[in-house]
Amino acid sequence: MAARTALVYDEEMTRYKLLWVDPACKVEVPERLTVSYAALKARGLAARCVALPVRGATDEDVLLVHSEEYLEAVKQTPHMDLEGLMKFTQQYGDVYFHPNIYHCATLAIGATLQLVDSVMTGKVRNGMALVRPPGHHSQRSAANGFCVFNNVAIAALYAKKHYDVKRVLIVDWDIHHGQGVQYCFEEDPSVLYFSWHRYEHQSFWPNLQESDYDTVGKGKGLGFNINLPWNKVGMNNSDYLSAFFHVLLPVAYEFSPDLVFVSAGFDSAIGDPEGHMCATPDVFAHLTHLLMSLAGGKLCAVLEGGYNLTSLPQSVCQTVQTLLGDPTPEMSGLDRPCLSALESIQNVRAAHHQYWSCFRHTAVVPVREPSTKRCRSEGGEDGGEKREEGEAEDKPEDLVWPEPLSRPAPAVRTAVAFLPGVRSSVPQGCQRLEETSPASAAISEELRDQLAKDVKDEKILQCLTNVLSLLDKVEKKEVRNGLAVVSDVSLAATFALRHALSSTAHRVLLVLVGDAEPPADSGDGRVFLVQFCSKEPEGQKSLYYLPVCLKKGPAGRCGFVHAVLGLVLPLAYQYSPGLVLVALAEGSGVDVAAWAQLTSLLQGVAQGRMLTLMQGCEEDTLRATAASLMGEPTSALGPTGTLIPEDARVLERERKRLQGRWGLLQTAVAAQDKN
Ligand code: X5A
Ligand code: ZN
Repeated sequence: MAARTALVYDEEMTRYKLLWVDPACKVEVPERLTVSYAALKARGLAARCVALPVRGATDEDVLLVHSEEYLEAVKQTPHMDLEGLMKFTQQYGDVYFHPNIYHCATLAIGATLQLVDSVMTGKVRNGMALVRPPGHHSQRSAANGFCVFNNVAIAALYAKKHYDVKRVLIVDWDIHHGQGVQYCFEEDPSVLYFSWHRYEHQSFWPNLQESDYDTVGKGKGLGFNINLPWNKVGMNNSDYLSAFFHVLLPVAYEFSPDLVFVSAGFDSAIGDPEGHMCATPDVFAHLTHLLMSLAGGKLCAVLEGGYNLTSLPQSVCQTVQTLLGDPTPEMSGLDRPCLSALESIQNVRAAHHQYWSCFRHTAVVPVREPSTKRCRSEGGEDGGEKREEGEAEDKPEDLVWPEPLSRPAPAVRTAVAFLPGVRSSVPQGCQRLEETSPASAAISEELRDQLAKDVKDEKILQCLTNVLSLLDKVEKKEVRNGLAVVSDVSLAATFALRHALSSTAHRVLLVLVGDAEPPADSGDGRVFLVQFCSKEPEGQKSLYYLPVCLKKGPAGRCGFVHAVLGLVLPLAYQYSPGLVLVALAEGSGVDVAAWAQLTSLLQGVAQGRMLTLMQGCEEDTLRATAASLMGEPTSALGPTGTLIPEDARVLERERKRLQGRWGLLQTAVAAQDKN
């Protein structure tokens, strides 16, 4: 199947609006959809998607979540006059009705279900539904917060009913708490609901105690509801990415969903008059990318909120462009999350520590009281402090930020080079490196000069030539990434590093999996080395070095995944390399699926520029790696199982050692910052 992304949209959903004066609802305007769709067209993104028509929802679809009484009541609204509509509206909170909203609400469900159908039947890999009205606040018998029917909740139940979907993950990155979704799945362990939301100790709408981090689900559903309240406004890219690295992703991987929904509200973006947050539109490219390695890539994004008519379309474009597989934008300037964010992250991890093994072994600092029962002043922290509401000098609408850069993709995604003389079949769609191109001949000559003394072996020379040719193609943006099979991974990594630092990249992240000898430390911070190895090196360890020594075999696989999510990714993002080198040594014993996850996830940094070096690996490892470089869905890992205590200790020790320099590793408020 060619990689395909669906876009579901119908102009009809712009044909309702607020007919009276209501300050609480005035931001929810038809232009939200028109500007988003226009931006997708203007950037040529809509044309690259499979356009799916919407459909109407059946009563049966609606009744998956809502009561008959409520459905019947909403069905009357098209026949009401203005007065009747206003009266009907008054029973609910922060929502409005219009003669055409029932029709649009059924289309919003139908659009979402069309997306589910085409993802689940394999017609497309992923997609986005641009809908109005949004859904995540609506409840069994109530409209709420601009929402009439709960599009995503209905779609999750629909997917379970009509397809072989056992576990569903719903990621709600809208800035409001989707309490409607929470209520729907509170007792349901088959649907994991994650929501972050502006909360400010319950002073922000919808002002619910049950939006706090200590609401974790009920009965069989204990642990399957994850609330991350933001207690200050002004949260930024670092805060959002930390929440993904240290809360959502570890749980999501442990859960291993068959299908992922994103309640994609963009009121969490900068400039939004509701959210008052500071994350820039390009962060949504990364949030999307980080979710695309789950569920074999089956991801359905469904629009919820988003009220700034500049950041909304930009964020929608970033999301769709990532679903299409374009290189992720550079994220520089990441830092540790602010204290308030860290406290929320620490609290939610602690609240869930008995339900998820990824949190079980982290030191559980006594959970502070849920934030609603506490009133503390949080001013005065150094660096990245957020403003309290009220002290904001600027209205969010007046903020300016740079327009996201275009994200051009090299014509060829992946080039591969095998050992000389080996006729492995080139994975579909990859470019085979021509061993005799003029460029490689020149490189070969150069190498011969440089190496004549140390390297006599023709085979090694050919490998190094391949490596440098691939790097050259990456540098010239002819290809996005490359894969080379080499006979000596240490030597190849050393040469690749040296070459890359002299041309392609100012900083290189090298991830070495296995016990091969790493290249000598450059000592100037231009290389960050991560090594998965079986024995700890002795002596002083640099702040640009992360050794990960885990149990071998199946037991260590969980540790591997959690090391990638909780350590390697945050380090990679904050280090912000210009190139990622990933090297697999012979006999490393790494699990193929886990290794493929590593190469997929790390494509989020360095705009996807990656060179993979592999020594003596099996055919299936090679195939899985090439597929991951090509952007094909990494086969789902399956539930990761339990992180063993020894491995957890190793990971936490390294986190402690490095988190002072690399603040994105922090998962808890440092002792000296507590008050
Ligand atoms: C979908 C959404 C927000 C409602 C805010 C009401 N709803 N104050 O973003
Ligand atoms: Zn919202």
